Amino acid sequence: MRTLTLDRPQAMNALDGELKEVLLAAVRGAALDAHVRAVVLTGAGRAFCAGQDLRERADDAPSLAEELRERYIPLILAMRRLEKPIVAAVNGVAAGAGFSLALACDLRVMAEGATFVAAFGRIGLVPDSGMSWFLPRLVGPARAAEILMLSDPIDAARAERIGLADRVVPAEAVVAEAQSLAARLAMGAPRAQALTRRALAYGQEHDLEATLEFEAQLQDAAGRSADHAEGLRAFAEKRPPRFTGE
Ligand code: T3D
Repeated sequence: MRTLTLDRPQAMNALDGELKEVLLAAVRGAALDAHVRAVVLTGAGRAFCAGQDLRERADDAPSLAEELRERYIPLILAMRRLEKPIVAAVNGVAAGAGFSLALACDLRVMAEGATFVAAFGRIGLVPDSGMSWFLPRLVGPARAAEILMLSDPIDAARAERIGLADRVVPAEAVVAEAQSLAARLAMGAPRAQALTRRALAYGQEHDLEATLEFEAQLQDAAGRSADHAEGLRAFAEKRPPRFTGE
């Protein structure tokens, strides 16, 4: 398991060009490292991530569309295409694209005092970095509209109630809790975990019939893996399985 920490605490881990590059490289690094079976994403200091660094905009900055295409879209796609589970340890406020980053993870462990803030509308922008795809799928279209159009902070208790947080724990325990969840995920059969992620993504975009067929194809692949054979042996021998990813 690998923990990635957004590390600009002096700016509430706001995403400047360098941090976006470092994060993308770290996600790609985790993808390539066979020893990494799960990832935790968290922030240093009191924030998870305040979104785009609003002080970075220079007069010669590219258009916002270019910035999204060049930096944010590759980052969100790399996270979603990573064939390993990602757990967000939301240690503090997650605003704007920082909120999107948390939603791009599979699971969110949230500190009691942390908040989600859509933020985009407050500065006259629209949701980006996948927010308008992730949010309605998690909380439903009406709640998503309210969250995005009002930008009221969502505290941890409400986040848990509406399905944005999977666990809420005291601030001092948030990273450890996310790491222990990631460690449990890392013990699963890596190929099956990757295919499960793929199946969930596919199911969000296709009808039942297509999804049933896609599941059959994935199950065919999983059924031929050494890990499936190991799972059957472990079941018969009444012991925990030892999955290798083969
Ligand atoms: O390229 C593009 O622009 C397109 C992509 C857009 C994606 C986006 O993410 S757009 C949304 C950008 N983010 C925001 O609009 C959030 C702005 N920040 C806030 O709303 C609040 O700061 C927070 C809700 C995050 C936290 O509030 P609070 O009261 O806990 O802290 P604060 O006092 O507002 O902020 C503390 C410091 O962090 C402060 O600096 P100072 O005065 O102590 O020197 C503040 O300016 C700084 N800070 C907070 N957010 C950002 C930031 N600095 C730069 N960029 C930020 N996003």
